[in-house]
Amino acid sequence: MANPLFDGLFGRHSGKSTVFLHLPDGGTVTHAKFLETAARFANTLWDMGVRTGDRVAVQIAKSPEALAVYAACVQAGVIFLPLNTAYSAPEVSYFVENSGAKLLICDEANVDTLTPVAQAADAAIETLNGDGSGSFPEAAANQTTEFATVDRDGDDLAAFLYTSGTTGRSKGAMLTQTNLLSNSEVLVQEWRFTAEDVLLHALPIFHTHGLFVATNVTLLAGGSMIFLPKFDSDAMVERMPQATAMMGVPTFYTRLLDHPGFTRDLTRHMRLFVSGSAPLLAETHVTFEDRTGHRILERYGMTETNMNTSNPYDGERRAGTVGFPLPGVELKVTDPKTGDTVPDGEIGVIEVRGPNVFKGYWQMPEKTAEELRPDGFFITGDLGQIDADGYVHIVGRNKDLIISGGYNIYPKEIELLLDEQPGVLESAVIGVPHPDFGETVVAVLVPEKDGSPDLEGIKSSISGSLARFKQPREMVILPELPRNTMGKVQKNALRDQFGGLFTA
Ligand code: MCA
Ligand code: AMP
Repeated sequence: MANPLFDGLFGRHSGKSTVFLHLPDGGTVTHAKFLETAARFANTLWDMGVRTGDRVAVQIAKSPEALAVYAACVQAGVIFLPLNTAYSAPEVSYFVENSGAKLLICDEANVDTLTPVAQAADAAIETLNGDGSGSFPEAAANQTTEFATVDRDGDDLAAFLYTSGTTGRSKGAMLTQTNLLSNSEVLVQEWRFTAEDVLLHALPIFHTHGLFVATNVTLLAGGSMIFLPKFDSDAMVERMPQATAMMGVPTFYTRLLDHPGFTRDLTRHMRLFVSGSAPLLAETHVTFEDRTGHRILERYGMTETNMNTSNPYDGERRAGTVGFPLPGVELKVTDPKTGDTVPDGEIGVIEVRGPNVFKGYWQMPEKTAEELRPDGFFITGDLGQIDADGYVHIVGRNKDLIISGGYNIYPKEIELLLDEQPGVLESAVIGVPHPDFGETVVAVLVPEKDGSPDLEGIKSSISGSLARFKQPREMVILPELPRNTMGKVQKNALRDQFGGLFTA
């Protein structure tokens, strides 16, 4: 027995004095040092009574120590549950309770708010701050730097990532060791990552892109990362000369193109730019190539599946497409009503199958059955088509979803809150084009008879329950919502009406 994910990503770097992380202050962390911290943390988890198969939820700033908590969990066979740092206390409360987490690790600044949350869920609470201080590392200080890696099978769970749903309730996607490891192995090959690579890493590490793609791929290749706490175009331009590759959401690329220091010279030595998590406009692709001479490599993935397709490293990287299915990933386009495969070139729902596809939603067998077919195909809800050359195009979504700056926002979750507000009869939340975030949130409110909703009051009321990035950037009032003959709200009509709010 062994622990394939730990051995693949971390274990083989044990004792190596090679640099793993380059920090903003010019400091570095070696693979060996990182693994010592991880082992200390694994011992600490064990001392705190956390055992293999338990869940540890973390809502912490990006730091080497935060990454070491991930490594510690993998080493101890504990299920890692990272949470967006923007989530409000009620949002965190749902995840901790739903997952049955044994421990919540948060920033000291939030400990007063989150202590009752942890208590209510019968979870312990510890702190870890962005500078590496906090009660958790303090407890780890006297631990040994050895931890006997817990045996795991490829099918054992490694992580939960919550993804919202069209019903408004978030679902915990259960990811196995094999899901994560197989996908990183394929990506290292496809994108030619080696120990010489230095990845400019500015993504958050609580989502698939920053953690299971960027970090896992670098670890598996034995490379290093310039580990920035968040995206900042000045810092990106400053650190790019030391990097060989970068991964980002489309907003990273549009913001870089707006930076006067982002020039052909600055990027001449770069080997690879990867984009994903949201559609990259063909216009951005072309402007980027004109400016730098590099073609961005666009790929397509999901929380439930990690990466599914990628444009080729060597062949033509085609703007407006997400490339070909990755080796080992089967992809088909089906009729949403019948589930039958549609002829090539026709639009349908993208379905995928492979070792990358998750195990199901935590304690939600009905939701799992709705999206994961008995034959193993996962229904992504993305609308796509395959062109004559085999490139996959994503042309829309068969799910009510907004992607803002790479974050997914499910309108239903916001509508449920808005509908409860005084003076509101009903609401519809839509995504409209936004020059920086790609899409942004607009709420359409219908007043109750003789009611007049207090928009400022509503904004402040929802701000306590919803992460900032989900809060509507604009609220508009209409006497009624457009509906079809079946009574279904016509969101397309609303998008037509309000689509120019941020771009006109
Ligand atoms: C921050 N704000 C946002 C967003 N981020 N609002 C909407 N959408 C966002 N994504 C809010 C802030 O709270 C702030 O509110 C205001 O917008 C402006 O903040 P700003 O400083 O401009 O934002 P930022 O801190 O620079 O962040 C923007 C960002 C960041 C760099 C684009 O959101 C980011 O790193 N996104 C990456 C997300 C990601 O990793 N997605 C991958 C998911 P106020 O002004 O009121 O204070 S994984 C995935 O999707 C799949 C698997 C895949 O294929 O990869
Ligand atoms: P999430 O569930 O947060 O992981 O988001 C996954 C969704 O992001 C997918 O279902 C797609 O709708 C979208 N997505 C990811 N990569 C791309 C891409 N390259 N182009 C268009 N949409 C993408």
